[in-house]
Amino acid sequence: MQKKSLLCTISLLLFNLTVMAEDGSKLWMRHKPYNTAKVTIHSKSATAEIAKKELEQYYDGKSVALNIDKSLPTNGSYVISGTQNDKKISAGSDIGLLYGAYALLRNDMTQGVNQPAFGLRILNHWDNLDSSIERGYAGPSIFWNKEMRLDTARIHEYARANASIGINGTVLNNVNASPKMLSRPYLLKVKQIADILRPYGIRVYLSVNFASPMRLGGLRTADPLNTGVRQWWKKKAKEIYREVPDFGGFLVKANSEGQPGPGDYGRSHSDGANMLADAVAPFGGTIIWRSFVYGANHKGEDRVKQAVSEFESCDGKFRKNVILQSKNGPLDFQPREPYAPIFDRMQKTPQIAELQITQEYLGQSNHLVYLAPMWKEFFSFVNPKKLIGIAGVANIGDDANWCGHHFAQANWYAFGRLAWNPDLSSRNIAEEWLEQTFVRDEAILSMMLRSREACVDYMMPLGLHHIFKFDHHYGPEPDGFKADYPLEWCPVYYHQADSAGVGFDRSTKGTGATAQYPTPYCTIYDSMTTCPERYLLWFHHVPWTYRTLSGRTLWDEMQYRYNRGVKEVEDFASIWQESKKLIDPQRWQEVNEKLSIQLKDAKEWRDTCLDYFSKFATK
Ligand code: GCW
Repeated sequence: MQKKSLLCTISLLLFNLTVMAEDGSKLWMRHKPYNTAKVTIHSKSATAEIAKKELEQYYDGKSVALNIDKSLPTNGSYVISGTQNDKKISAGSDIGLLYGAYALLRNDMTQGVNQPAFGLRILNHWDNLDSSIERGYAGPSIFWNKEMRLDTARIHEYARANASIGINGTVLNNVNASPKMLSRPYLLKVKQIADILRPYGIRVYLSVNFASPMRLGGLRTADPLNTGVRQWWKKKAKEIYREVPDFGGFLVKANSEGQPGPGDYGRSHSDGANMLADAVAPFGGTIIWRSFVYGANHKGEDRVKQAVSEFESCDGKFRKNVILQSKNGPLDFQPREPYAPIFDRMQKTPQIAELQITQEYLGQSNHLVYLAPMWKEFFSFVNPKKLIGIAGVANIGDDANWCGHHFAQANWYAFGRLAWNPDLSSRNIAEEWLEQTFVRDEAILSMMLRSREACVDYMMPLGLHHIFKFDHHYGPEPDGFKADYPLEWCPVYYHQADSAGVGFDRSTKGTGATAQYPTPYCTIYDSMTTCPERYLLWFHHVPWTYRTLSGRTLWDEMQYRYNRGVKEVEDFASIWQESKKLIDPQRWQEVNEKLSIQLKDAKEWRDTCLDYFSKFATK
């Protein structure tokens, strides 16, 4: 009897612990169930049903009326009105009602019509079919594994989280695409996923391998002007649309980093893109073609110039349903880059900006770096009105907490919020996110807001870039050089340190990359004295004794900034210590462990880089 009651107590204790365990799996969808609201709705769609269910369960009020209002746009816009106990959500479409429901649940009381700035708000998953994820740091893929098993409950949660922030598209596989993606068994999986995502307003896209007609279809060529090849893609498109009628289209990485493409047959990017565009056009599909190319046709040219060099001649030659997708900076997702000039140079081609949510070059899932300030910086140069969409390389994996670091969830969240409204401030988004996940606290908020600049300080002060270790891009390797590697992968190529100075001369006296920018930037960036210090070593080879704005020499300023970065992380660690009482033990502990890794890494960056550069600077 006694034994039995002890057992009972233990299991009760265990049960409580499990219930209380905070593993981050709920993301920002941690609403308390109220079950008080009576929700009325006159639409019977699956989407409207979800909106109704969410509000019935989680809205803290008496009644909500969901109304279709034909005078409102059908792009997801909505209006919230009424009082706490008697709310009304109006929208031009069912998805607008769902977005309105989620806004209400996060207590977003923006007045008037709330509408998305970009039509396309897409996640790009670099997920491979074997379940690994290129640059993924949060466990295996939630979509793909060798057993072809799909955790449908998790996909529902994924859909729900994305819909709550307005994401309306997702590319399910890596841009380094396996031809197998388009084979029958995988297309049936795509259908299964698309069926789950559809009611949440999310369309599915696939990355395709340009050589699929050969590698999957057994043809002898993938030449985009070959009739057999064109037929193959048309048939394939038809097959896909039979399974997924609202399929979004294809994302293509062609003639880049070893991927096949039209260039293999002497054809242009527009020849390649247009051939695919013709295949999906009858079904309303889109081709998203990436401009991330280097080394193929412009070998030897400064890598940051190559996208413009290669694509400018295609402007105006693409079909209407082709979109060009370019990374925010001209190199490769460094913690800070000037914006990519291709956004100004293509006048006739619709464009999407590709942002990287996964922190390939920003400490991966070990460093707390809140990315909204970086993306806002991009929008301060590239007018959102010039873009038709935003793509984010996802940081999502099968880890319990989805993103590997609890605070990395904030980057997924911020991406969605900025894709909806790039005018929101980094602060407001962080506040919103903290309120829904941890606690609204000024110190934690300030840690988030300072974290990106801290990362820049300890990894790449003053525009010094690509000092990362080969292949995995985690940690510093300033002496990195491999004779059998393309020069554009070697850190020594980027910092160009010698006894005269440090930095990459991209002025008109150097590679001339500054000339790709419109006025006033071409002039401002071209001169060492007018170039903003944040980009100084990006655009210039600067003498060690050069006086920076602080009055310090370049070498002293570099030391100052590396140290400042480390000090910031020390401060984050102490803020977190002081926040212990505000946070549940599991998440507190997990973040705490990550912060100590971040501190160790920040010191390693500082010490390795200063040690290396001192050899030149003190000569
Ligand atoms: O950032 C680089 C990455 C590659 C990636 C490539 C790209 C998917 O290191 O892993 O490949 O860019 O964007 O295509």
